[in-house]
Amino acid sequence: MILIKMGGSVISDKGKYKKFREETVRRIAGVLPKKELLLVHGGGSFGHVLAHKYRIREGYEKWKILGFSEIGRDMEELNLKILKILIEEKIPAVSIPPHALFLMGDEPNMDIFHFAVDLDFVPLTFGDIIFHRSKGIEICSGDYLMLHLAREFKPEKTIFLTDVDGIYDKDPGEPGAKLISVLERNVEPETSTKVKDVTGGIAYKIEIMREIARYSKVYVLNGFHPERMKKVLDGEETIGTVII
Ligand code: IP8
Repeated sequence: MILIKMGGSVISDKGKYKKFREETVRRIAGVLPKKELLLVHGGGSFGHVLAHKYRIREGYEKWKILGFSEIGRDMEELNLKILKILIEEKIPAVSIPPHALFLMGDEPNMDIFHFAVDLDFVPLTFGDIIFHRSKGIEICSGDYLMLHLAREFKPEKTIFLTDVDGIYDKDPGEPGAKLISVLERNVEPETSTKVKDVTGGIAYKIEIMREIARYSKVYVLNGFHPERMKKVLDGEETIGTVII
């Protein structure tokens, strides 16, 4: 089993509300396996712009409800764009929207994922709006789903596609930043903790990745170079970070 997250900054331009990167997604889809695959995608500018504006992570307030619906609509729109491309590439993907699958605060129900995979489908889930047992409303990040899928399926490889070459020792935008090719799960990395996303930014992501590395070999790769992912899938060396 292979578990892949297409990060929001790869599939969309995070600076422009709802700017989809169709060609990039098509190139990624072109190198994906057609079965034994679990797919997750992030929100990018389809999710984070409005999630921030409506302060969804702070929980329910009456004035937010239309905003919550709008984010749900935008995420389904993004998901449908990706789903169409996957199917055009002959990948039998089936969309599994988290907000209709479980309540945050409960354990996500994995039965549907198992059922789909056993029938050779490729489940496609995503960071989403979600109802929360105590807060009322919340954002469910794609990374949270990655963790639960990794725990459940213990994939041979887990791949995070991002807009940079991997994990760096400091913010990759800063001069002198070095790519960390191998990160040991038990070693606290020296890296940037700048928070950009409503769901926690790179620090939270690295924490999740290190946790996933208990169950799977984790790779952080540049999604704009899908040939690198192809190499990882083929068991070859490439540019990126592996967490062991
Ligand atoms: O980009 C967040 O998912 P992520 C989804 O995986 C929304 O953190 C709706 C902001």
